[in-house]
Amino acid sequence: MHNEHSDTHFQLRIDNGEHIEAKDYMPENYRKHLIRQMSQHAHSEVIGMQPEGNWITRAPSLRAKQILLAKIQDEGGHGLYLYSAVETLGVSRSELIEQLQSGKAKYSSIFNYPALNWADIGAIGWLVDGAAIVNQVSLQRTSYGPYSRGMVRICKEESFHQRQGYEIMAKMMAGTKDQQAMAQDAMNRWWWPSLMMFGPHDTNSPHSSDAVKWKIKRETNDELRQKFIDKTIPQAELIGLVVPDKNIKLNDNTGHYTISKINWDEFNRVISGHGPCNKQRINHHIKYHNEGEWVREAAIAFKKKHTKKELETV
Ligand code: FAQ
Repeated sequence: MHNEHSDTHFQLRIDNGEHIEAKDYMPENYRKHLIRQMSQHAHSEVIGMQPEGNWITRAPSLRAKQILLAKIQDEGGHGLYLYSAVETLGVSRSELIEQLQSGKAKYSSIFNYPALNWADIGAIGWLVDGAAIVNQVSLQRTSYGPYSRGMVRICKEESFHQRQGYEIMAKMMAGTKDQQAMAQDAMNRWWWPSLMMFGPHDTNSPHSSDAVKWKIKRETNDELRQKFIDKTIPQAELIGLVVPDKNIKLNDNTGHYTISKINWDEFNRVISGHGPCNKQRINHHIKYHNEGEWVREAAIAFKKKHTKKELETV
């Protein structure tokens, strides 16, 4: 129900920095905006398990395998927190999965690139999780309570993920010439797609104005991207990696790095379904979702049985 008085009161609550909770009044467009963003975030966590999952069986040591397994399991957990948080907005899990599998809902562009070798696992942890943290630290202060609280927990785990990736890269850069070349090659392939994770420039971002007004976004796409760039370039230099951009320059006046133009044609191709792995990712999701049907059926049957028993003993 649209109600001008309620909308004014809602905006006042937002302006005062209050959290909006599931049963509170919210304008319909706020609810829709959250369902779109949060579900795409959840899908990203789950689809994001695929490029790394590919390397569990080929991790170079038992230690590396254990760490990678734990990290990927965390990502699955993040997806579950986020799906549960979206469900508080009145949409069912099966509806959300249907939107993902039919291509109606997006997931992060980054997961449509292949993980070709072990150095890519380092680059994903360092750059992809590194970009994810910058965005998610900011989202800890988002206006919707369940999303904000989910982010607090997710950020704790994400910072461990970033470190595991950086450790792999640092180890390879301290290794043989071949290992250094592998790490540099991974950096070259993952750098630009990581910058695209933050979304289009602010001037080209249709959802930003509402997102900022409603404090869903506390910082804009470009502000967050710049934070990531400023934080990551010194980390690359510290271990001897070269950022694949000849125009990188530190502006002494602002303290920020400037970079070359991002290839938005590539970004648009990837988010419209034509990246290197889009079809593979969705087909994989559909296959394993269907194969897992019996688990969901068993869980429902178990719940029904127990609910019946509980009712009988009352
Ligand atoms: N990929 O108007 P805006 C992770 C779409 S981290 C695909 O600027 P908005 C951790 C956008 O949806 C990754 N699509 O949109 C991990 C919209 O299309 P729509 C997930 C993108 O929402 C690590 C259109 O372009 N993190 O998973 C992308 O205000 C390792 C216009 O854009 C989050 O989702 C993109 N990169 O800003 C897991 C964070 N960028 O919906 C496993 C939460 C834009 O109208 C392994 N999300 N689009 O069809 C956000 O902060 C925002 O949604 C943005 C986009 C910043 C992603």
